[in-house]
Amino acid sequence: ATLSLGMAHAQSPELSDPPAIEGEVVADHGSHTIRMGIGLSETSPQYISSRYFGDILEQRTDGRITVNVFPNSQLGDDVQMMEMLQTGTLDMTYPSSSAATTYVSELAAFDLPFLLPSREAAIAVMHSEVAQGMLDAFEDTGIKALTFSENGYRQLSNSARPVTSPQDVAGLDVRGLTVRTMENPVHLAIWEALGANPTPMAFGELFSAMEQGVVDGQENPWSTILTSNFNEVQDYGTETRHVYTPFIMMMSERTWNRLDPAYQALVQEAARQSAEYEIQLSAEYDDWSRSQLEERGMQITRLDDEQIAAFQEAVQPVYEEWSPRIGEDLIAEIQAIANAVQ
Ligand code: KDG
Repeated sequence: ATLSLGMAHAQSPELSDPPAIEGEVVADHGSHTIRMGIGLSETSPQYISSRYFGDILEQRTDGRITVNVFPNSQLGDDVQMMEMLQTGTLDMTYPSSSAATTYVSELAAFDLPFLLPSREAAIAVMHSEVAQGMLDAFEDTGIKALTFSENGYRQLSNSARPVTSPQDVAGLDVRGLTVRTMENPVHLAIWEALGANPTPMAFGELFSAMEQGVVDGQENPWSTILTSNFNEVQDYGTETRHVYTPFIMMMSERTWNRLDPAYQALVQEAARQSAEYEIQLSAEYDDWSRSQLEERGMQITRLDDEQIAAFQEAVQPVYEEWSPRIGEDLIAEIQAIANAVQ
């Protein structure tokens, strides 16, 4: 159903209804209120699907488990909220995998530019044993990683000029673009290779940084650019698809250990179900968000194969520097899974 909030523009595309919640009510093992913090807004697929996660838990425990989702970095940014999970001061968060490489370094494979050629390939990787191994590797960090879902293909936006080539990023007779990146060394390397001035910054500070001209641009999926209203401070978009990043839904191990095993199993199941829904919503949002941004005045450049190849070539040094550190075998394994989908 289309959610119309009576605004000048539609708030969301035609969205699939959440799948019906099925399964028995789990026996009474006490009551829990779970607080989850996220960076994105109430209109994002991440928020909508997190509410669905809460609905599943609530229905299947007869209201004994409730989930409160706090959007817009109200409780902190990705890095801070993961630390809060470790100390047990927050129950759940849902960061980009890129923010979590300090816990599980293998996750940086996802940050390699142009690694995953299609959504289908990305989804196959997220569902693979390799990906499950990355979630399992959170053991001993104080964080229970529950599931991957889709953040999506990241696109460049900026307030300075249309970008069709790495030269436009670097600037010939003008300075290179100052681009906000996530706090992740591979992303820094990507934007350095493209000739930008990369500036790592928390997502929650990004809108005002762009508004005040502290940074010229940023990179995020179209859905995030739209649902965070970045178009209000960014005139230009380029469909670079330079990297596909997943989200990871995670819980404090302290919270996890307080749950009865029957509740733990339910939480894990609900996480997977809500991730499937999130991936579906994210796909529904993607193209729609791009056209909405255009309708709202953003000038969006689509790149042809040759133009994309120029970006791919410019970021080759990132592979030379990072492949050995991330692991050649791991990268080859991911590429094999991706290629099998093509
Ligand atoms: O809720 C997720 C956000 O906090 C963040 O991960 C979004 O991709 C993101 C970014 O650019 O920080």
